[in-house]
Amino acid sequence: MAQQHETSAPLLGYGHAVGTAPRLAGEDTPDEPNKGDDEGGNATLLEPKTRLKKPSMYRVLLLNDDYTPMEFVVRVLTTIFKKSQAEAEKIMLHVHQHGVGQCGVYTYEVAETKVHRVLDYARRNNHPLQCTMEAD
Ligand code: TYC
Repeated sequence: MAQQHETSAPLLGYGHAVGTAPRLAGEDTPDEPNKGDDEGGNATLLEPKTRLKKPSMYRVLLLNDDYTPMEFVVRVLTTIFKKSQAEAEKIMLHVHQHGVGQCGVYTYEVAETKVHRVLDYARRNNHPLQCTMEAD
């Protein structure tokens, strides 16, 4: 879970800033033609334009085991993953029958926190339930 991911750029709204392009007054941009043109030809330095990149997404997976009660797994899915009772039962049965199933897709930090919450909750209740994350 201590996977390397991008941390160098500040988070702005959504996504990571991946580059800036300082513009001079009067320069055209594709999306804002003539914005910032002072029409006097003075080379005023404008604020750099922040470019945002979609964040990498990670799916959180639940693994089957022979001991964790079905009811406990459903509670994990309704409380930690905010699933409806019906959706939680469906996911739990999928994991029970196929060995693994998806609880949701999140940004790195959110996925990591959910995995930790599941493992902590299971451990505190003496269940062997396992949960992991992988790049989407
Ligand atoms: N296989 C478990 C049982 O029969 C139920 C279970 C479902 C456990 C999903 C873990 O992720 C899981 N009690």
